Amino acid sequence: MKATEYIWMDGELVPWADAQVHVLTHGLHYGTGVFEGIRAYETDNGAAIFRLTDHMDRLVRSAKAIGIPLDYGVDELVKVSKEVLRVNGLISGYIRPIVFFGTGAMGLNPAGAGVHVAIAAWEWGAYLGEEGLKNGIRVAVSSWRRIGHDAFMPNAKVTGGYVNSVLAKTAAVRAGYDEAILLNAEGVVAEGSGENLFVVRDGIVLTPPTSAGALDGITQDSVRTLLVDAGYDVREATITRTDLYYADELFFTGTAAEVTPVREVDDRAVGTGNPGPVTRFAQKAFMDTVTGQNERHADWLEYA
Ligand code: PPE
Repeated sequence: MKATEYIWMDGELVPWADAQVHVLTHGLHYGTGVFEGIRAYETDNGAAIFRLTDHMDRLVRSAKAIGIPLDYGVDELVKVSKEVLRVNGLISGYIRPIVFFGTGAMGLNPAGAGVHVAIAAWEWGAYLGEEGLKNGIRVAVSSWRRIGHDAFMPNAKVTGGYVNSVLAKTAAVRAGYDEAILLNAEGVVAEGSGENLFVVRDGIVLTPPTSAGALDGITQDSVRTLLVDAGYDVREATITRTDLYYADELFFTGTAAEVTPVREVDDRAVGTGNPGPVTRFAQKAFMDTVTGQNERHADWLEYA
């Protein structure tokens, strides 16, 4: 990754290399942190951060879910994120806020461990490769199941929970695929390792609900809205592994992944093997919106 100049940490901008933590940080030992991923795009009116307030709302919700007291409110976090982009001279990029328990307490009870908040930003290109964005990626259903509501919170962006995603992602890459799809404990589709999933069949667009183990993705919500605006029938639904094989089109959505077509699942071509019309429409509508070319959702853009 390409370093930028400053990272905001606990109330001040510090040089990138100085944004360090102690090895006895609670969040490092037990995964007691929450984070976000946000993208900023270049527009005619400067850098626009996509749904920044919605991302910070989710950060605050995630912190609440695992009981991290947060001294900063959404408005302050929004303000700081814009500042981090500006001081680093970024006109587009990826913003990573993180909140975690620090030092002062060992053992599972974090009482006494301070809370740290940091916001970094850097340039980040196509998450699943330029080629993948253009022609689609190859995915495999993982042997790892998505963490469930019975033992964890798939719908909170908790650092510790991402070990589940890392296991699925690395196994998929080792086996020669680009990305993994995770089923939940009931054997139905939850999402990708770091993306939500959409399935198109017979003109109907389906996506798994949070109850299936998906994150309530902000890109998922945006793409769903853009498709509905255009008259598509979009539904939250239970999706089985067979539904993946019978799909006319499959695509992932995520802040990092944007709208990435899936051209193969478990070595079976998806539809024709090329990104289909709904996928292409979703990709274009999303990119137009984030770059300020969709008046209808101008309120999703927050200028740095
Ligand atoms: N599911 C998961 C598990 C997930 O991590 C993400 C975002 C999504 C769905 C899509 O959510 P949204 O960004 O609100 O549309 N994954 C972030 C982290 C990626 C990473 O490798 O780190 C991201 O896309 O920023």
